[in-house]
Parts: sequence; C-alpha cells; structure tokens
Amino acid sequence: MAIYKNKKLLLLIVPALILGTLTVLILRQNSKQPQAGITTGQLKQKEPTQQNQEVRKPTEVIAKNLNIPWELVFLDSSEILITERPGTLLMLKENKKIPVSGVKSVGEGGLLGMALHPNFKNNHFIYLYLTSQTGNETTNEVDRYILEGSALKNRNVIATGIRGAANHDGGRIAFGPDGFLYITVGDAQNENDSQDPNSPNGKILRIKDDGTIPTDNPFGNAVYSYGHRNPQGLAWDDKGKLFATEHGRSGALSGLDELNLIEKGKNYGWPTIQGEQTKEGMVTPIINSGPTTTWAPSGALYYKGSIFFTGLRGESLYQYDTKTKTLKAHFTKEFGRLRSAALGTDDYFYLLTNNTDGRGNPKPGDDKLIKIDANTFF
Ligand SMILES: [Ca+2]
Repeated sequence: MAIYKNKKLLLLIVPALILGTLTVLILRQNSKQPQAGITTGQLKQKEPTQQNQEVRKPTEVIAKNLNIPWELVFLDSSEILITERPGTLLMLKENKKIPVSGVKSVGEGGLLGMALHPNFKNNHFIYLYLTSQTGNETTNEVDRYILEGSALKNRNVIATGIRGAANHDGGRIAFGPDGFLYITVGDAQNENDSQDPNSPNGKILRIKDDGTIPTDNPFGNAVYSYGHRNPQGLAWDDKGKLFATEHGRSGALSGLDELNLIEKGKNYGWPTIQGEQTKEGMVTPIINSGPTTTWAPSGALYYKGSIFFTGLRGESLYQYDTKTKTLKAHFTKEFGRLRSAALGTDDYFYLLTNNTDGRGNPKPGDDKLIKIDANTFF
C-alpha cells in the first residue's frame, strides 16, 4: 500500500535528515571560530558613509549669559522664548527682554513655567507661572497674556490662591493632549497640604485654557493628582500617558527623587510614603533615585519611547526607556545643573543650564542654551 511504503521510506529519511542537519551545524560552529588575532566583531562590514550627508555636531551652545533661565518654548521655527527667574521673558533671536510685572524672585521662586496655547497661531495666548507677593504672603499664580509682537497684553490671572515659599514652588505648566493646562505645584514647605485635596499645594492641577475647572476633574476643583512634594516636570508619551518628575526629601537626608506615571485622582504618597514604600490607596513611583543618589529632577520630555528629564543636583540628562525600564545618565557634570529640556521640530533637544542662581558653579558663559542631536541618544 502506498501509505505503508511511505512510512518505510520515512523511517529511512528522517534519521538521515537528522544526521545531515547535525553535520551541517557542527561544521558551521567550527567555521564561527575566529581567526587568530581577529575578533568576530571586527569582521563586520561597516555601513558605507553617505556622501553629502550633513555632519551633525553632537552638542552646540546656542545662547550664553542667560539670567537664571527656567523654561523655553518655540515661538516658530526660528524664535525661542525663555523665561528668566528674576522676571524677564527673553525673545532670543530678536534679543529682546520683555519685563513681566509682579514677579517676586525669591529662592526657587520667580518667573518659572511657560506654555503656548495649542491654538497660539490664531489666539496668541501665552501662559506664565510666576511667584508673586499677595499682602504679606508669597504666592504663586498662572497668568494668561496675549503676545503681540514683543509685548505682553491683556494680563488675565487664571490660577491663583497657591501658596508660595522660598522653596518647593513647583512651576511647570503644559497643555495635555486633552487640551487642558496642567500645572505642577510644590508643597511650599508645608507637607500637610499635599494630602489635602482642597489645597492646591503639593498637587498637579488641571484647568481649562481660561482657568475654569474641567467637569471631569476628580475633586470638583483644579486638583488632578495629589500627595506630591515638589513636582517640576511633565511629559506625555505617544499614547497620552502622563509622566511627572518630583523632588524627594531634602536636607541632611537627600535622594528618593521620583518619576511617576500620573493618573487622575490618584495619591502619590507624600509625606506618608517615600521611595519604594507602598501603601494602599497610594502610588509608588515607577522609578526613584534611591536613598543615596539625588537627581533633583526638573523638566521632562518624551522622545522615541524614552522619558528624558534634567537633573539639577544630578547634573545630568536622564533617559528612562519605557520599554526596557532602564535608566541612563548623559552629560554628567559636563554642563552643570540642568533645568529644562525641550524637543525642537528639528529633532534636536534644547537644554537650559541652571548654574547662576547661587547653587551651582558657573562656568564662563553660563547660563547656557545647548542644542543636542536627539539621535545621539539611540
Ligand atoms: Ca511619591
């Protein structure tokens, strides 16, 4: 019968195939042995270099002698706006310094965050986070202006009642993919406020572009997440997930700085839990710096699967790969303290140093704006 015959044939063919495969494998294995003095790595052919390809310099200082810069945004493809903590808004290419009135420059406070409205091209709305003086109190607020040429017009206070202090003023503002404005607010040195959902301090706030409260905010006020100490960086990934950097404990015991995945209404633990500690109803950070390392993390951005964030005390640009869940530090101690990072439309990162506020060791030309080819990180 045909089937019987085939079975017999198979009994002969299968062992022969196995023997043959084994022989080939053994021969291949032997041929993989490197020749004397040459490693297999060196045998690899290099990709031919393309002619006429632009040679990209890894880093380039594009502005010097900035006065304690904090945040930068791209007005268009050629103009960059930079906030300077003492109270000026710098238009870099125009070389114009626009004074911002009502700024109280104290400690970590002053003129801090800045954001352009998603529809800036049509409405010219620009938002500034600044420390001010209200009666006897140091306060923080978010103001909306119309930027006309190099003039700030129609000042409109859209977030107020935020306590300020010499330290822990938060200060980052950014529009999310939902079109709402997110605001990082520090505990202003009163840690009990962080666990109080009725206080704006120690929070990430979320408001509409005119300062009113989105109907689906979790507590009926501006609070989006709570239990924060001093968050200073915001970045959304390509799926709309929000990441935030946060300064951990300071003083004699430093460290335990955090990178958090922020979700609406959640409690991020300060001052009840720190580092890897867990508690029901509280969120432990994705990563923390550990008890003996301090990042003092500030500005953040998302690029090609990684969250990049700057370190002040850590004097580095950190890269957290969301897929491999590993952290790398770049440029450690090369530029000093780093405050903010922004991604240009040209696939370059733009970094602001923070060496002139009395806490750093300024080098000639500080503070600086540094441009870096983003492809060098991969
Ligand atoms: Ca925390």
